[in-house]
Amino acid sequence: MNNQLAFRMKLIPGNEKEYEKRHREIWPELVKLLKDSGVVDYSIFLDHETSTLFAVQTISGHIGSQDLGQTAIVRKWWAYMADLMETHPDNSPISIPLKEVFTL
Ligand code: RM4
Repeated sequence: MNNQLAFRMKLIPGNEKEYEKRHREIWPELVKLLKDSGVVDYSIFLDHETSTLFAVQTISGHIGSQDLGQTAIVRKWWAYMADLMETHPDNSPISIPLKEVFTL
């Protein structure tokens, strides 16, 4: 049974183009880890006005992308992305879960 989850993150203003570029060039091993961990599909949207990133993902189990911080590849990715976005001291993106209020 697939579930959907969503969360928001914050981009440091002015980094939109670099954020998109790095995600166009996402590391294949990170994609593999996400898929192997049950992240069936995953999109991130940007609200340019507030530099807020909205992530939506379908997961086949109970593990979402933000639960993979104990893996080396996610820690490496988070360190790589830390200069572009608001993060905790350990480089993990500040991720605020969003409540589903409607679904078709
Ligand atoms: C985001 C953030 C998320 C990661 C995606 C691929 O900028 O780092 O944690 O799952 O990239």
